[in-house]
Amino acid sequence: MAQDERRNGGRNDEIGGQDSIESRIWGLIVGENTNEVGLTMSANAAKPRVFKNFIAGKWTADGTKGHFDNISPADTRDVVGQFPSAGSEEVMEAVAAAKEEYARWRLVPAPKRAEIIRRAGDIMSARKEEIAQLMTREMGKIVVETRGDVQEGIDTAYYSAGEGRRLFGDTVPCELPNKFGMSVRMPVGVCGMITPWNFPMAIPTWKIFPALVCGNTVVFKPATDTPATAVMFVEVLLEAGVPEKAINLVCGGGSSVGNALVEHPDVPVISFTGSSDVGKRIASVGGQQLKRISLELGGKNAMIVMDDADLDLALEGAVWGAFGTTGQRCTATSRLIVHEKIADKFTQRVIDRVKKLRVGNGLKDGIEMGPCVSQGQRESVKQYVEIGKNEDKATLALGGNELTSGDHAHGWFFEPTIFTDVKPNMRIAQEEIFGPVLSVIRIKDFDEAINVLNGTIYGLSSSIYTRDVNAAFRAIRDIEAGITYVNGPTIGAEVQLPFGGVKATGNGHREASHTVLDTFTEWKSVYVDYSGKLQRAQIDIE
Ligand code: UN1
Repeated sequence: MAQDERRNGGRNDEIGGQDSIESRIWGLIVGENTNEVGLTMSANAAKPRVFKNFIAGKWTADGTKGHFDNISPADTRDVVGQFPSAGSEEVMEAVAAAKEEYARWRLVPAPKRAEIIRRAGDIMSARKEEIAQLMTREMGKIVVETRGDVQEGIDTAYYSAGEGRRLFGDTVPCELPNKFGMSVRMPVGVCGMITPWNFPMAIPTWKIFPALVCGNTVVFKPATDTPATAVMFVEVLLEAGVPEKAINLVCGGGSSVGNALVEHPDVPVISFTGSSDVGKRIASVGGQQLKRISLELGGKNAMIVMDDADLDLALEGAVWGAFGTTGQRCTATSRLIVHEKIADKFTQRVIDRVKKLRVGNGLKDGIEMGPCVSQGQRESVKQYVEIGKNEDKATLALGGNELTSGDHAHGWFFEPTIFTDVKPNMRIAQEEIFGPVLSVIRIKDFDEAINVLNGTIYGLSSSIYTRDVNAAFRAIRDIEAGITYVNGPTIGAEVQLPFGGVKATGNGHREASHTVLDTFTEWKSVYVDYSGKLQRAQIDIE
């Protein structure tokens, strides 16, 4: 099984980790140079910093599969660091350690476990800027957004910590006298977390914080494009007091580390965020062992703009939803479904606004959109643009090219791109592109808008702009998606509500909110009979 933990294409070879002191020093360097670090370091590019994995309580620079360089997508001369690449041997070691620690950690009272997670949130707050700068450097999104990514992790820490004093079960009356009934949540064991590069802090925290609060232990395999942020996260956890063997960081490729985790009999839970194709393979391999597999997969999210909408608001929403994070969110607004009465004028306003977006190195002030995460990702975007250009009657209204000169000469930049006259069944309107490409589709009324929105295999996020409250509620009822926004773009989920989707976006699990607890706990029903005699349920009922 060849796994790619990312959503589409791109570099996916090896990963690594780093020593805490080293990182702290490096953190200071990053802090001092703020907006320049990526560029400055690129010029030197002398000897890349060595990062490490964290396995069975030890930082280790060796990888049984060798090493690889993590390179900034905004400036390929900037080597973020060298990372060891692990294989199945390291996974075996990590799982054994996590299993051993599980026997202890599951017995620590949940409020105590939660205190540690709360402290992790405090430490992340203190290191927010340092982490954000590093994240921008290693995966490209602008620093305003990487701050948001860290903030989402902090929010998740505090939300999960609160669960340590809840983890609600039920108490219910029993049908027999002197008998007590209740349900309690039990931890499951070692959880394998396979995470993507587009939210290198937020998504690992969605999985790891609640898993730990529930009493599980973790083997964490981050995306090969964002191992440095993962190292920082593990440092935070250790500093907060998570036991050393409860968190293992095993960086490496999907086909080695990911496969070994999914196949390991001592890992009963796999939580994966990435492409639908990989998700299906994980579900089928893990399913053979009846594992719990939580999948958060692709999307082809749409925003509907009705003719009665506040068009100024819809304009801002469309631009942010489509081109924020360079369109590399699973929630990105990839289709703009516009009422024909306002379509020409509104679409032109979107094009005029997007034309002005400043594309560049996300560490620099004033930049609004960063590069694609990797050469492979940019290549995939380019191919979709070619597909769009060849599709019958779609019009390339803006962009469509790689940016390769001046400030863009050394990164994987791509122009913000808009196709108009797109028909709902075209490939660019059906397949997840995961890049800065927006397809505009015209519709004649509300019903057609909903049909078009629902007409893909995916069902993650969705949005409608309208001033008609009836239309808004009908949309909430009829849209097939895990998330629906009214008068907001398709991106911007908050951690206290469930995150996930229907149809090919997942397999029914949800992250965030209290709903994530269903992934990381098993229900146990408990009956206490204090009658002092045998009472037979359903029989001794007189
Ligand atoms: C993702 O794109 O994989 O709702 C996660 C949002 C973010 C999370 C996105 N809070 O856009």
